[in-house]
Amino acid sequence: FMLNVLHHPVFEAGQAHTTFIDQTPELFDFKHEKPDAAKQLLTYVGDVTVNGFNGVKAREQVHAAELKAPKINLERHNGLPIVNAKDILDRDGAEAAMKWVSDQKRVLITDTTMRDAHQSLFATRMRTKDMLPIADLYDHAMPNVFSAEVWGGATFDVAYRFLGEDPWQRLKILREKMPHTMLQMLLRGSNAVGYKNYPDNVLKKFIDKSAEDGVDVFRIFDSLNWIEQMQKSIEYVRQTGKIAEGTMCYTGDLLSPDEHKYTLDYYKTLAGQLVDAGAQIIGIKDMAGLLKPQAAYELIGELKSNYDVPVHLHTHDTTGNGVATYVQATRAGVDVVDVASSALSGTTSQPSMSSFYYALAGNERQPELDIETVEKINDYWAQVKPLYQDFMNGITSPQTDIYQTEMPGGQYSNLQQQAKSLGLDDFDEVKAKYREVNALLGDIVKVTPSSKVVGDLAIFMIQNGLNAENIIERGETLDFPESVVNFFAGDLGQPYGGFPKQLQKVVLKDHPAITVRPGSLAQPVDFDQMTKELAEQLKRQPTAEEVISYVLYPDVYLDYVKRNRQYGKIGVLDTNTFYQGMRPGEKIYVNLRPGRTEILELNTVSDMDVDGNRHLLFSENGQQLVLTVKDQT
Ligand code: 3PY
Ligand code: ZN
Repeated sequence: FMLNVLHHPVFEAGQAHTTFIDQTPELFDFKHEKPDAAKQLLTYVGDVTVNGFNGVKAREQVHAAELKAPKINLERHNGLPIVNAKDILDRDGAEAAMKWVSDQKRVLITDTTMRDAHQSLFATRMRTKDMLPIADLYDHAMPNVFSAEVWGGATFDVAYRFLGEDPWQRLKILREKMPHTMLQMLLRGSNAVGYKNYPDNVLKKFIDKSAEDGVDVFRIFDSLNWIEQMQKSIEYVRQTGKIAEGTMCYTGDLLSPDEHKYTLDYYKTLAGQLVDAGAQIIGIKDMAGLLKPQAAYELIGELKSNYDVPVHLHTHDTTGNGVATYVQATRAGVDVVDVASSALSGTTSQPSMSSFYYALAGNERQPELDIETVEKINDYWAQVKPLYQDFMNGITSPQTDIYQTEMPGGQYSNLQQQAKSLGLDDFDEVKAKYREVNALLGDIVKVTPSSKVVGDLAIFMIQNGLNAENIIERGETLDFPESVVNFFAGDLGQPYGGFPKQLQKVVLKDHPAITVRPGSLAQPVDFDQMTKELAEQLKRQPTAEEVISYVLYPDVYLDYVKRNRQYGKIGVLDTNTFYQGMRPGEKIYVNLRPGRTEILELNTVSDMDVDGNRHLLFSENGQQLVLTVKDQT
């Protein structure tokens, strides 16, 4: 509870202690008070101050200055008749936009800073608040980008789970601030932005709404590269008039004479299937950074000489070879590559935009960038980066062992954490097991969610002393992790080359397996019923987006609603305060209403009382109030 404390002598003397409540009952008469926005916010701040943010260690705040948007000479581009992919898409449609892309002599770029970069560097924790000061400058500073990847992948559920944010709201705000840039999202095929298969009508509603709210390019992939799991998504995106990027995940090593599965021919065939399914651009998703420069040259060359659609390459710089790969891809005619602003590039993230720019100096395909403004935008991201230090994955140098383990950038640090929390401190052992499991599963594509299957099974095998030799015999009596059972049951689709039959039998036991597309068996979701259900929970009519979120992530969504009711507009808090709370003596400024700034100060934190509570004395615009928080540390 909270209440106003107006110059109470106990607090004026700075002695808030445990017997305070008993001695001062008059201060606790708050029946006439309605919760107001500032108090709700302080409830959040108080909770984080006392108990910390979900797994983050408390430390002194980094007193970063207010984030400053760079000064960019907007005149430079405002007056020029620049026509880019977004203008053409809006005016003449997707086909014309793709023709424009194919006609460009120079290589185009996609900026991933607001999606994959922070997903891969600091666990997807970037808040919308930190994107806003720069978003509208993108339009002006980089009018020639192909797109900005700002949505999808893990950003959807992480927004609800950890940031207390509505991802749809983020999309709509960015759309408004970036009207001249194509916005791109990552869609996990029939798994949408989740980790499991959804019925087709859910997929369709999700795609329709995403397109309506601002997504222009849908990068559609399947975690097993199974074309059947991507066809519906491609079809639904085409129906919206937006761009369907049919994507193949890159794995293995097509340069190796030992590579008999994921060969040049394999990718050529898959690309053909994607084009036949209606893909307007082919994406290559090199999620672990395995595509070596020469392999990129051969792969892109093969695709460009066989298909008319543009080719878009995505890699991670985990091995340190990202820019070299892009240079070779550019020489082979790639149309678009994914890069991130330097401050948020490198290692598990994308290669640096400016490094790539300079790497192509003297080449006629060097991207058309105003490098001075690109550097200014980078200065902004350099201010943002330290705010997320608590979530950094600790990888600071190239990891070339990835060429053997084939672990995606986004999984590396997650699995490290998962292993540590289970007492497995030797990550080299986990990586070796991961590789062994991949072979055991028949060498599968490893990306969300199939990568989780490999990671879970690796940990399970270490814990149970299993190896390739004894798993069949000893596995008979073991219950395998849920993700592994679901994989063998066909719930993620069919892996290329099929399942290893013996192991499948051991894992599934009596559990049935399917061989058809899971969506073809799934019952459609009754959206009217779900709307009714959610209306009861919310006590009002939900929006279409809210219903979709509820269908995709029922528990996560309702939990978000609950926290939102309790804490109110936590999106206005600066990121340090959001993740670290406040320390006595600290002061923050927040805008809860347009044109009005609240000054919030934490004066004192009491010792723990007999009930395990701490009393925090705040002041809000000079008015004091006390907040009681249960210490759960
Ligand atoms: C995601 O699915 O979130 C990914 O980024 C996979 O690489
Ligand atoms: Zn990626």
